[in-house]
Amino acid sequence: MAALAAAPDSDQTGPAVLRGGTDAPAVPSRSVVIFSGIQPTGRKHLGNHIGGIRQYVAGQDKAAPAIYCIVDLHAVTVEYEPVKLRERVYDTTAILLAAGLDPERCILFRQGDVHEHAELSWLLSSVTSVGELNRMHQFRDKSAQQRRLVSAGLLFYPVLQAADVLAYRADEVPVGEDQREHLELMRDVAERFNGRFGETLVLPASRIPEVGARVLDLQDPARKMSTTGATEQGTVYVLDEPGTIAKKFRRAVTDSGSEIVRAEDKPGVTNLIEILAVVRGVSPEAVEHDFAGRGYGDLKTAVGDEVAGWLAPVRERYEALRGDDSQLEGILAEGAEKARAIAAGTLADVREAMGVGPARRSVGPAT
Ligand code: AQP
Repeated sequence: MAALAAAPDSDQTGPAVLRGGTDAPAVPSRSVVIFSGIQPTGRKHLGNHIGGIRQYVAGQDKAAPAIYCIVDLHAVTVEYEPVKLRERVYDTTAILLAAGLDPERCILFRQGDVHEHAELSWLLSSVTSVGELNRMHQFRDKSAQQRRLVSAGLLFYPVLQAADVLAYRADEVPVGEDQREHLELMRDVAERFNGRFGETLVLPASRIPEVGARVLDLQDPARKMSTTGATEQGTVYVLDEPGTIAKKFRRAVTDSGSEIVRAEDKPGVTNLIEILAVVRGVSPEAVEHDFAGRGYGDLKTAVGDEVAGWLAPVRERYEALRGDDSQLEGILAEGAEKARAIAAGTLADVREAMGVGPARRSVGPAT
């Protein structure tokens, strides 16, 4: 498969604090812990791949451990079909593996298999303000899309997301731009918790790529490419056939003028330049330089062909992996065991700090 371009890290929402109780000596250093979650929507799109998945793959070489979770508990906060949910979890697992996640080098698991997330989320709700939850853009957008019921789970979504990350004392969370607000909220939650109950949780930093943080709908560049809110023709799926991908790019909406440069009033062209920069593993300036004096048609053809070539090996590997549910289940189960071992420790510390359950037995001299 084509090498996944490593985008420069751009965004740190602040330094992570080191773990340890208030009286504990500062921990001099530890390897970086990376965590991120992904929805089991099955049909992952180019935005998910560029903003999330390719960062997860790169994180495997950097973190110890890199932890990735398929968030089935988040998926139940909107209307869904239970039978399809299990299938979509396997689809998403196969896509992640096909894209380069290696269960030997990362922990890959299904959120619902690690019960600690749900309990931690409840405990963290005591330091989360309803006002903040109400202001989240995702809650506002998604609640407007619900026809029957706006679930309390949808409002609570960022608390569970905070629990996902804080359970592993993650330092870094690779995400796209759309998750910035949720990351800020979870830092507030962790900070409030530490302030009230003593240093227990690590404040995670978001890792938002400098280029490709917000891939736009090819048909409506005013909107981000997304699973629920974008146009079908403007959304490139990781599993689309090469011909379909090339066609979607050929039909991409561009802007007035003819110069191939990034500009605020040229969101369509800017989007294409950034996508091509990611695929080539070069800067957007290099793409602009390459296309100086050429037309939009050339750019669309090049991006379409190169994205198709970039994703083709992922699709081919997916086909090979997706047929074996029991293998996928085995990978998730093994990942859940490793994840639980970490999350259980954090949950025990949180319970202890909050006075929930019996106190830990103090270790003293035998009498
Ligand atoms: N357009 C995007 N550009 C860059 N990154 C993106 N991400 C999502 N959209 C873009 C990032 O992909 C990762 C996984 O996202 P998810 O688990 O939220 O998956 P999804 O539900 O399929 O994503 P959507 O399209 O964002 O869904 P809806 O339509 O529900 O809003 C995340 O890191 C995310 O930032």
